[in-house]
Amino acid sequence: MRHIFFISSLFAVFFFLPTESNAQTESGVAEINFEVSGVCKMCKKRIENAALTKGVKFAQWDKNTQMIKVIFKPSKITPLDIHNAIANAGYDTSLVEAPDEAYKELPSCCRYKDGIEVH
Ligand SMILES: [Cu+2]
Repeated sequence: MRHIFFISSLFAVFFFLPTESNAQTESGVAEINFEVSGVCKMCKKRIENAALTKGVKFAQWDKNTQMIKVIFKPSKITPLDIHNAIANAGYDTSLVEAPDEAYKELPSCCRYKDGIEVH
């Protein structure tokens, strides 16, 4: 009985990990959450499409929290590759800044570095 309580408290810890964490979800698959700057629905599409590269199973970005959730296969792709893919689409991540050329490709309503607010 005592060890059942111990195991269930381990699960509780697992479920309440902070958002910026690397949690192993199912075998061979991992989840990461990190910040990506963007302002609108079009940004969301571009950010998620950029994140959905080979080895990525799921990507969902929230414009209000500026956070993306990515589920990927660590055997196929690294978190840094995912950050780079998003940055190359013109969006700063918590690890990688978007190259100027990529940022300039964004429509003017999506230029989040120019003081445009989320809409
Ligand atoms: Cu946009």
